[in-house]
Amino acid sequence: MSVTATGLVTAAWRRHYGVRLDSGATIRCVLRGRHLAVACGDNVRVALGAEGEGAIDAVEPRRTLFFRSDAHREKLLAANVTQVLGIVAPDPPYDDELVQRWIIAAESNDCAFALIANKSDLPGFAEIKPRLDACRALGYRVVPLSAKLDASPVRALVAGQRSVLVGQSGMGKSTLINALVPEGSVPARVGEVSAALGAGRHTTSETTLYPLDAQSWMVDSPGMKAFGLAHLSAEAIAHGFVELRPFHGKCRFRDCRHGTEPGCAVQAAVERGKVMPWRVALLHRLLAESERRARKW
Ligand SMILES: Nc1nc2c(ncn2[C@@H]2O[C@H](COP(=O)(O)OP(=O)(O)OP(=O)(O)O)[C@@H](O)[C@H]2O)c(=O)[nH]1
Ligand SMILES: [Mg+2]
Ligand SMILES: [Zn+2]
Repeated sequence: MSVTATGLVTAAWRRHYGVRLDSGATIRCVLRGRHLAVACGDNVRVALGAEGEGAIDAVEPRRTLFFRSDAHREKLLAANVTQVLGIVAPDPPYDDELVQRWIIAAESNDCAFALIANKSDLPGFAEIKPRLDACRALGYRVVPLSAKLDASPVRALVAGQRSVLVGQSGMGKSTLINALVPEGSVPARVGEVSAALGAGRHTTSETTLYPLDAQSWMVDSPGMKAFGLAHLSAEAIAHGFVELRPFHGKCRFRDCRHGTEPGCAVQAAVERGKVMPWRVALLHRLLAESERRARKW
C-alpha cells in the first residue's frame, strides 16, 4: 500500500512539480493520470515513492484558477490566488493590450487586479504616467516603485494575499519577489535585459510560489508576450469590463453588441465621455476573437 500525504504545489516546470508537504519537506513530483492539471497554489494529494519523490494523484477544489490560453492549449499560471498583479516598466517597452487582458482574466476569476509600475528610478518613467492613469481611471490600483531600490510601496498590497505576478520578460518580476521574500529564502533568478533585442531575455522558465509570511504567498511566472483569452465566453469577457456593468440591460436591444445599434446605452456613455472608446474597441476585438473560436469548435 502506498503512503499518501497532502501539500501545496510550489513549483511547476512542464510536467514536473515541487510540492511542499504539510510536514514541511518539499519533494519533486510527477502527475499521475493524464487528465490532471496542476498549478502553483494547488492543494494536492501525493502518493509518496521510495526515492523521496511523489506522484500527484488528486487536486483539491480550487477557489480560482488563473491561466492563459490560445486555440491549442491552456497554460496554467496559479491556483487559489486572491489577486493578480501585473507589472510594467518603461524599459523594455510594455504592451497596453497585455495589461488589459490580465484585467479581463482577473475579473473573470473574481480576483482583484493591481498594476505595479516598476523601474521608477529610470528617466523614462515620466513618459508612461498617462498610460498608468488610464488604468487608474478604470478603478485599479497602480503602485509606482523601484523594485531594485525599495519594494516597500507594495508590501501592504501583498500582505495577507495570495498573488500571482505576471508581466513581459525583463519587467522585474523576479527582482520584486526577491525584495519581498524573507531573508534566507531561496532567491529567484534575475536576468539582464538584452539591449540587442530591446526586450528582456527570458530568465524565469518555471512558475514558482514564494511564501512571504504565514498568510501570504506570491507566484513568479515566466515572462509572456501574449495572453490569450480563448477560454472565456462572450459573457465572461463582457463581465470583465467593470465600467460597462452599470449599462447591462440598458440598451434597446437585449443582444446589443454596443456597436452601431440604435439606442445603445454604452455608445451613449461614450458620447458623454463616461466610457473610453478604446475600451469599447477592445471589447469588440475580444468578442470577435471569442466568436472565431466558437465557430472553429
Ligand atoms: N533600473 C531598474 N532596473 C530594474 C528594476 N527592477 C528590475 N530591474 C532590472 O531589470 C532586469 C530584469 O529583471 P528580472 O527581475 O529578471 O525580470 P523578470 O520580469 O523576472 O524577467 P523574466 O524572468 O525574463 O520574465 C534586471 O536587469 C533587473 O536588474 C528597477 O526597479 N530599476
Ligand atoms: Mg523572472
Ligand atoms: Zn449597447
